[in-house]
This record gives sequence, C-alpha cells and structure tokens, in this order.
Amino acid sequence: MPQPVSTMRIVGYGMTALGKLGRSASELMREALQKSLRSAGLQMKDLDGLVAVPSLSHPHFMEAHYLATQVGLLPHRGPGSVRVRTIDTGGAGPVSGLLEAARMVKDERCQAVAVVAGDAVSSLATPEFLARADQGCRDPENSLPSPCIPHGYDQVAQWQLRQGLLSREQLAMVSVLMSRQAAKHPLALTRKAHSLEDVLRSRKIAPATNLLECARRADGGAAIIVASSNFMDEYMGHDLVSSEDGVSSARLGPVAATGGLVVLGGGEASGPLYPPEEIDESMFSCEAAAASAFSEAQLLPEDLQWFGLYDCYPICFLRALEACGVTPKGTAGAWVEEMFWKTESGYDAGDFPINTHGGLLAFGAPWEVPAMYNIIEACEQLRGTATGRQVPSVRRALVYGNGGIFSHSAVAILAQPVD
Ligand code: MLC
Repeated sequence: MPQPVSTMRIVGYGMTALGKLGRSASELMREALQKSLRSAGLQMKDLDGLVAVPSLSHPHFMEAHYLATQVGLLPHRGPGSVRVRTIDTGGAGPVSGLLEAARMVKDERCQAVAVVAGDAVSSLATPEFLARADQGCRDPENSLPSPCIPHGYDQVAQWQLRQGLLSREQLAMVSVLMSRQAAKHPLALTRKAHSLEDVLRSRKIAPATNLLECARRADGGAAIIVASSNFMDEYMGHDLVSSEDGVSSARLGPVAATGGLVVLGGGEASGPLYPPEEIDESMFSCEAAAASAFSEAQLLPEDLQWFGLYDCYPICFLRALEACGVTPKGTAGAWVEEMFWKTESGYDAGDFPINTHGGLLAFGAPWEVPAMYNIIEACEQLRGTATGRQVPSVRRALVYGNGGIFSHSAVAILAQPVD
C-alpha cells in the first residue's frame, strides 16, 4: 500500500515557569525540552534533530551542540545520524527554528526535531543586561543612546507619529490590550490589566516609549517538537500498551495523540541590524515574510482565526497588524483604538483573537524565547485547550517572530490536522 503523504507537525511543546528564577539558561532549556518530549510521548533517543537559539545570559559557542551534548543526544551511538543547528535571527529565532525543523523533516528526512530556547535576562543585573543588549544592536556611529533597543524602536515609532498615521495614545493602547489579554492567562507575568494612564505615566525610557511599553524582561525556557506525520503514525503503531481492561492504547503524549498541529507554510525576510539614518519602508521585512508564508500555505489573512504577533514594543505590533493583513495599510492605529474601546469592560476571546497570552509586553519576554510563546499559544488555540481565553473555532493560526530592531522576520502558518 502506498504511504500517505507525510506532513510536518508540531507534536509536542512545553515551557518552564517565567520570572526571576536564578537558574541558568541551559537548565531552563533542558526543562523545556523534557516537557515538550513528554507532551509528544517521545523520548530523547527519538530525536534526530535539534535546533537551538543562543541565550544572552549564558552564551555558548554552538548553543545547539552544547545543549545536545548536555542532554546526551551527542555523541550519537544508534543507527542513522543526528543533526543539530544554532540559529541566530534574534527574537525571530523560534519561528526561524520551527521553519528550519520543518525543512529538516521534509528535506533531510529527520523524524523528530526539537526547537529549544531559554534565557535568564531577568536574573542579570540591569547594567550587565544593558551592556550585552546594547552591544548587540549598537550602530558604528553610536547614534543610538543606551538602552539601544528601546531607542531603536522609538525612532521608528517617532517616524510613524510624524507621518500622522498614529497617535501617542494609540501606541500606549497596545500595552493596555496586551495586559488585558495576559490577565486571562494563568502563567503570564502581568496579572492585572493596566489603564491607559498607567502606561502613559510610567517611567520614560525613550521620547515616545515608556517602561510599560517595553518587552517585560523575564527568565524562562520553551521548546517544541516537530515531526513527520508518517513517523508519528509508525511510532504509534509500534508503541501500543495494554491497559487494564485489555484495550490497546498508544503511549503518545496529549499533543501528539490528537495528531499535533500541521505546519502549512512559512516565510522569512531580513532588514538592517539597526535603523538607517533615513527611515523608510525599505527597512521592514515582515510584509515579505508574511507574503511568502501566505503564498506557501495558499491562504489569505481572512482564512486565519488567530494571530500571534510580535510585540516587543507597540510599534512592532502595530506594523505587524498591517503586514500580516489584519488591517489595511495606514489603519493599524485606528484599529487598535477600536479594540481598546471594544475590550474596555469585559470581552469574549473571539472579540480580539490576537496574542491571547499577552505577548512580550505582558506575558513575559526572556530575550529570544518569546516567539516560542506565540507558537505555543497558537497550538493551545488550535487544540481548543486555551482555557478561559479560547477563541471559538480556531482552525488556522499565524505566528510572527521579529529579531533585532526590525532586522529579521519569520512567519509561520499552523493548522489543525484534517481528519
Ligand atoms: C518592566 N516592568 C514591567 C514591564 N517592563 N511591568 C509590566 N509590564 C512591562 N512591560 C516592571 C519590571 O518587572 C520591574 O518590576 C519594574 O517594571 C522595573 O523594570 P526593570 O526592567 O527592572 O527596570 P530597569 O532595570 O530600570 O530596566 C528598564 C529597561 C529594561 C527599560 C532598560 O526593562 C529593558 O531594557 N527592557 C526591554 C527589554 C528588551 O528590549 N528586550 C528585547 C526586545 S527586542 P519589579 O516589580 O521587579 O520592580 C526583541 C527582538 C530581539 O524582542 O531580537 O530580541
């Protein structure tokens, strides 16, 4: 009998607690990896691929090789081979990693690939954190004052403000919206919704950016497992166990047992590491990444029911709304304002099906990990397990990761498996 066409699936995911944890990035990565394997029902020995993104708090030469050696994946003593890769596309890393893992499954015939990220930037003292973060994005002329990253995003926000496409309040409303979403997620760091005044009166970090409009620094780790559907079918067939009543059932974990989530398509594109002297549309890359993802998945924005949009700063989220087709070009500010009022006194998850976990601004942002939370929340929404924040009938979802200061965009489209 011919084999059914194999698809690339997310068959497991897991994350550690978030906060100021006093643990190393590697410990957080290992815990997240173990949790993701458990939710797939797989063991370390079942992996033949691993993709890791580097951490800021505990950097290692060849992070993926370091992690694979620590967890005993390397040296590889069984049949076949193991491939591991470190991907550095900044905060886009988890989505780049997901797309790379899907390619490894499709083109390199890997059976199961883990994508892992972890960082402990909250446990780093602020001067040390800023020294490392500034070094990453500073331009050669030193034109970005410290903290360089908020200042870089602020330059873009100011450019859009000057164009008259946004108001200062609309930028702040993004943070309020994310905090309203986070308040519904049991693991989010922000437990209570901010008022607009809270955000506008919080400490000024850059001319048009206040503290509550910065990605919320945290320690944490998260991981996903990508596998081929054929491998999982075979695995299930070979791994039957007998329960007490004599009925056989597979030992698959809860995510894999329901078929996992299908990776329908993706796209990536790049921009400069720091904003050019003259900001214009040419520095942005989310539009191109999203267009590739829609084209590969053969879908349009209206075919999607949930969006996980990168929101390290409000301007990133606002640009993503337009780039991913949630709202037409030039209208994101007005769209956010409409959502702000719509969700002001209680709302259903379906009224605002974006970042239902609260995003970087309110869920928590361990450096390059947070796009993994977008992926995990997409999986929860697609599986119907987002208790207390479930958007009705989510069949397809988009996740966007952004690295540097709009320096890299990675977009993936995920779907429920078709029976
Ligand atoms: C901070 N706090 C928040 C918050 N941000 N609370 C709610 N929502 C937010 N968004 C809280 C902290 O938890 C802390 O609470 C208090 O405010 C002070 O924050 P801090 O971080 O301890 O202050 P400080 O040490 O002075 O540093 C301020 C800062 C720093 C703005 C310089 O927070 C910062 O750089 N943040 C941005 C991080 C960042 O840029 N990440 C990368 C995004 S770019 P308490 O209770 O502990 O006092 C990206 C792309 C990429 O994502 O490639 O990485």
